[in-house]
Amino acid sequence: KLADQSVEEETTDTLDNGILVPDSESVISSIKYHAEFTPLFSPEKFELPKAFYATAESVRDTLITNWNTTYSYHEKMNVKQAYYLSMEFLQGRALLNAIGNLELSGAYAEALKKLGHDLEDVARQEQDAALGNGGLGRLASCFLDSLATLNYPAWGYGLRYKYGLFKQLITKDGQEEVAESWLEMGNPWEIPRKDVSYPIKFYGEVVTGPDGRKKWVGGENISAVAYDVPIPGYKTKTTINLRLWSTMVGPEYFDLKAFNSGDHAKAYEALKRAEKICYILYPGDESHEGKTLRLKQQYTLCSASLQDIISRFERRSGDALNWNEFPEKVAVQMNDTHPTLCIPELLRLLMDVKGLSWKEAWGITQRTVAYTNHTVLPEALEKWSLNLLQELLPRHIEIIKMIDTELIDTIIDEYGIEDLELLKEKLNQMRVLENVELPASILELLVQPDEIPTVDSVEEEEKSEGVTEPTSEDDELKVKVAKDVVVRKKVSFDTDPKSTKMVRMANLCVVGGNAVNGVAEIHSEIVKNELWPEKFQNKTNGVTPRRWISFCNPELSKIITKWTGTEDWVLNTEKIDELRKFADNEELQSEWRKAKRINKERIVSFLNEKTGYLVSPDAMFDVQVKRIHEYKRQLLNILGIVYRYKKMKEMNGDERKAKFVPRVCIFGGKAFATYIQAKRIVKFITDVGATVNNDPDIGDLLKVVFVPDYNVTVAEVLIPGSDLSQHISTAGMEASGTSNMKFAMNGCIQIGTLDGANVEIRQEVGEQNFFLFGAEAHEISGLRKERSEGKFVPDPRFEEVKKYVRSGVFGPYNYDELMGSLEGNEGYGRADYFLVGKDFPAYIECQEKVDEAYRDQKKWTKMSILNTAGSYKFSSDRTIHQYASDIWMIEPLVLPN
Ligand code: GPQ
Repeated sequence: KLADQSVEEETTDTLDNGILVPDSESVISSIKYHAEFTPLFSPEKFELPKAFYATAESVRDTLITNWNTTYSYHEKMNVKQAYYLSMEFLQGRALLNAIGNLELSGAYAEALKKLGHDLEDVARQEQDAALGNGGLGRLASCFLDSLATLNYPAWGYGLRYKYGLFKQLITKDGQEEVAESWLEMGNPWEIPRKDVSYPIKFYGEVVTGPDGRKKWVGGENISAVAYDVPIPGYKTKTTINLRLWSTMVGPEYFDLKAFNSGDHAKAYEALKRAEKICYILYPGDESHEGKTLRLKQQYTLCSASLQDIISRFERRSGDALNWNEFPEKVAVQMNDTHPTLCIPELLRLLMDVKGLSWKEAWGITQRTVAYTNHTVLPEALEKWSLNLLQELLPRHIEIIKMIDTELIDTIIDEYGIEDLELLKEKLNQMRVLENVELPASILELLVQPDEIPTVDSVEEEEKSEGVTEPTSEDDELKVKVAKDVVVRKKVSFDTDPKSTKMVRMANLCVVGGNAVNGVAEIHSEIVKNELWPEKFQNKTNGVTPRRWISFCNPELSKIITKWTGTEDWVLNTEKIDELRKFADNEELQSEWRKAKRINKERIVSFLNEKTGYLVSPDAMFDVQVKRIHEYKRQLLNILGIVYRYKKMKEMNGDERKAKFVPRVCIFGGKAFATYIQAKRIVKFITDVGATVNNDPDIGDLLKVVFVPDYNVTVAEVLIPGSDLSQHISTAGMEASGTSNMKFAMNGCIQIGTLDGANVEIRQEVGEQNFFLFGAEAHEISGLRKERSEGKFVPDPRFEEVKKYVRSGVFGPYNYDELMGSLEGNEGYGRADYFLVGKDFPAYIECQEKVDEAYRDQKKWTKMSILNTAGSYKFSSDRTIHQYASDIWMIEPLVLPN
């Protein structure tokens, strides 16, 4: 008999907010229905992978119902909506999050039990959706959760990469990358919308139509097709949308003739070229091909999303269509500079397709888009070569030049032409185009009337140069040429014909957007720009307390609920602050330690399964998990460990035990595939682990474990069970950090520098509950200068540790280059640019304080409680409210019951 697919009919419970909650019986029939009709598996068995897909599909039914209701209500109310455009969304697993937000965890756990399965085991079948690299992508995902939870009319737009972030294997050579084909089994969370697709063009040329409008014609034409991922809010029916674009061409592009004549590769060429755009997240972009592909990806995201947004605006406006109202209905947030092409693309669509004037279109664009900056690392600030853009997007480059000209005008207005040196400096800093001569119209402006040549002065000059034959008959032209020479001499803008002309995306965002924000207070201060002080804002990052406390740490959640007296803290995180009152309470302390212990035991079995190492839960768990990058200074951490190990080896067993607290040092994180130095660091860490972990002198006093393939799911295991976490970037370099927030929420104490959000975390949790060390941001440039002048005197302990590494204790790998990079030897690059040597002594001394504090478990537990209590500010709900009211100007819209 066909299982009953109607969930709602058997509903037995209704929550306050009008949400219908199915009981376990109706959940069972829904799961059975999907198990029977899922096309993925053979019918006879109900084993784990199938149980997962059937369960997910059953949850999806509810999500679709809520998605549809939300969508039609937004459509009907026609309120202003925010669109978060991001090349990355790091969603992680969805099942437990969805049923948690829908308050269906109980019903699903019970139903699966009756069907012979455990919900946790079923959930573990799911692959992470890893359409992101790290913090930036995960932030986008936390924002979606908050937007839905807070009932904001908002969508995310991204790309549906076929292969997300690579899977990291750790071999004897270090990191190895393998493609992760997460869509292989089908993705139960997506709804393909074959009826929502938009044309995307590359290359081609710009012509002027009979109506005077510019037209972009010819070129390579593909389609972007929508795949929708429903994003449920917590305890609300609001289910917003993450629309991901996939690229393709129609069947007419399959070259049947070529195929039949045996040229199979040619037959597929156009198909592959289109599909390739969405193959992988962040293609290596050192080659021209790689760059072109990345740019195609960015343009696809911008163009498809804007066409979609515009068509929604037109539909919702109906007969009352008024383009000036576009910014009253639409806010577009660009997540870093990756979607900067939104600016010229919106202009193009408004001018060339909708027929608006430049002035109207520019005004609308500037009122619509806003930009978030996530880094000040110069190498991460995106620039595209003008030639590449010119070739791929010829119309956009025309528009970008118009923007640049307009910007130059603004800069001249602001700084005047009296002080040409100052003007030059400002133009060089702020212009969108780099290494591009000023437009002639502007150059003329820079010449004083008495400097303008006349026919006479030109002829005089010609004579003095011995020119007898007049160069031109045309006086006017002669003067023009001469004037140009004068101006160019005067304002020589040092364009270097050998270096490439570039388009600076951040500068484009700053001119084109109505707001620019950094992601933590210290970072936003660094980002500020004097031309438009009113545009610059701070929006300190946040993380969703649903995924990052409630669902990943049920043990701690129970305690928070008990001691704050309510479950409200999941939505109103400031309630967590109540814990502060009880920080010394012995009963709370003992419950707190028990919860941590359970979470640590989870880590123990997890590490054992993933690495074969068996560590003791009695040790302090000291964790650094994040992308591997020199500025994040995993190298400082591991050198600190090496130093500790060396000291241990110099002592006898009793001394060792008396001096050191047992530690398990856990690392995790991926290195970008072509980032050689980062890969060396991975290799180094695993080598140290192999030596230390097998040293019988050391035993449980020190273990060093590199967890392979760090991702959202791994973070959900590691964060709740950590005692200490490390956020030790060179000050001024980490824009914010977000795992620091997650660790604090989970009662983990931090060792860190005054960088990014660390500064605010320390403020909130209290200075005495944070292990601070290291140089501060304002000192860094001076310290680098000192280094480069050879004035830096390294601490002997730093010299000692490098020497020890070089002595070969950790195996045959040649560490010369790694250690050399800390010394600035010729050929090893940047003379300890990240100041590992400078901060090393302060770091190891601070680590001694950590040991001391950990010995006093009562004190440590109090610090831990105060970290959780003080972390409430770092909920992404707070961040999203701030974006909504300061940048997007949108209001929550609660669905009627
Ligand atoms: N971040 Cl520019 C990324 O994860 N990827 C990027 O390409 C850039 C920044 C991070 C940044 O390093 C962290 O400090 C932030 O916390 C995070 O973005 C979110 O703002």
